[in-house]
Amino acid sequence: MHHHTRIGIIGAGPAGLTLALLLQRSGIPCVILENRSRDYVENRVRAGLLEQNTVDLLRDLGAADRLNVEGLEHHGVILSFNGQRIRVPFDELTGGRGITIYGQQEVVKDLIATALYRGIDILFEADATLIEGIESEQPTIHFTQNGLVHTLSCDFVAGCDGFHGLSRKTMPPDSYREFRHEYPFSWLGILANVAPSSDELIYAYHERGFALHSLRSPSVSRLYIQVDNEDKIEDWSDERIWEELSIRLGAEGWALERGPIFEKSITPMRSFMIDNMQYGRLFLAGDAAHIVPPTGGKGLNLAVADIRWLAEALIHFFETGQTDLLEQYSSNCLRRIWRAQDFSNFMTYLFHKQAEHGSFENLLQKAKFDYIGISKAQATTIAENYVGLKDV
Ligand code: FAS
Ligand code: PHB
Repeated sequence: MHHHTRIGIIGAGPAGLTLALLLQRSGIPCVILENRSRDYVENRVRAGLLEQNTVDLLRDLGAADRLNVEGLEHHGVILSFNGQRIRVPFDELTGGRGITIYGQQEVVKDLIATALYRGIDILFEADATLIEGIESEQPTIHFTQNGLVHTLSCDFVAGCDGFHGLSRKTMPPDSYREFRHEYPFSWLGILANVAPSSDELIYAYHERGFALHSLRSPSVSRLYIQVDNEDKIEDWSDERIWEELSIRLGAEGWALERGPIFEKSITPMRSFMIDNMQYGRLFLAGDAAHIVPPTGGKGLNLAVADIRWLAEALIHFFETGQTDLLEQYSSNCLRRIWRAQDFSNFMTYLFHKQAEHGSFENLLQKAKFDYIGISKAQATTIAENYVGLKDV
């Protein structure tokens, strides 16, 4: 069966859904193809940190009613080094910008509900298998759904299909350079039914390895520990996880509350990006074009930042016929992506164990940490990157 629309969007993640809402608000028809079920994407546990820009955009889109009630606004973050803690305040260092903790799956639920309510076509369990004609003015996406083969012709294709998606693979290999950096460790993340032991996030370096205390709600905690790349979930019992978290996050006069773990996953740490995010009528956004280690809490926020540029460029094209903003799309996105790569890399190397305790490299980590506590300039650098720069 053949379908037609203006913008064919592959992927109902934060990137695809936000783009659809921005386009629909400007009267530009689009269709989202999502190869998973609605239930699957709405329950896929991932990120949880929303930058100020992301929260502002969700509010501007009218998709933040639940976020405004259930989101946990933070005005500071705690950094720890072998039990010594520094708090980095956001208000005085960033002019009142902050972060909000709100699970990515909740963002996706809110975006899907808003999109469907506004009549946006989201085809679930629709698997894009081929994108043709990206050098023409009428590219076509081939997809399967319910065992049937379909085509979707459109004016533009938005590749919002994540790191393993089809879109980047559709770009001619010589149309971009790839940058890859694999970190020699992974994160084991848990969700537990226990009240958070801290009102703010705690990023901790410890000689046994990194740990992060995050939150999800007054009764659910989100926590992570650094594990080896070869580790498997079955290597980590609940008891062992809680023991390591308690040691690594430990500080004088503070104790980590424990509770039943109901979600466990291991995520490899890597940086990936390409230096061109478009080819003809195909535009990539989000994880389809870049991956950052989650230490900076940037993945989801970068996806939304790309979309702000892409939506502006597409709306400008349909309103004026001019292609200038479309031509500038990649360079506009890459400024923020490189900034996020650098900050995520800085936070990753500062807080993860990579060198022997007491070695030159390890003492350099300690010196970097100590500097944050004595320099307003360095604390401001961390604060403004962490809450997200308003403009890059
Ligand atoms: P997404 O991957 O979210 O969405 C792409 C969508 O496209 C998916 O729904 C997929 O099913 C669909 N798709 C793929 N191929 C398709 C095809 N052929 N046809 C149709 N649909 C197709 N970021 C953080 O900031 N903090 C974190 O703690 C964090 N943890 C993470 C943990 C894991 C396990 C992973 C994988 C990522 C994590 N991230 C984290 C990064 C994550 O949040 C991403 O940055 C974010 O999901 C990016 O959003 P999208 O670009 O929309 O891609
Ligand atoms: C999360 O709450 O999932 C989270 C928070 C901060 C990060 C990464 C993940 O840097």
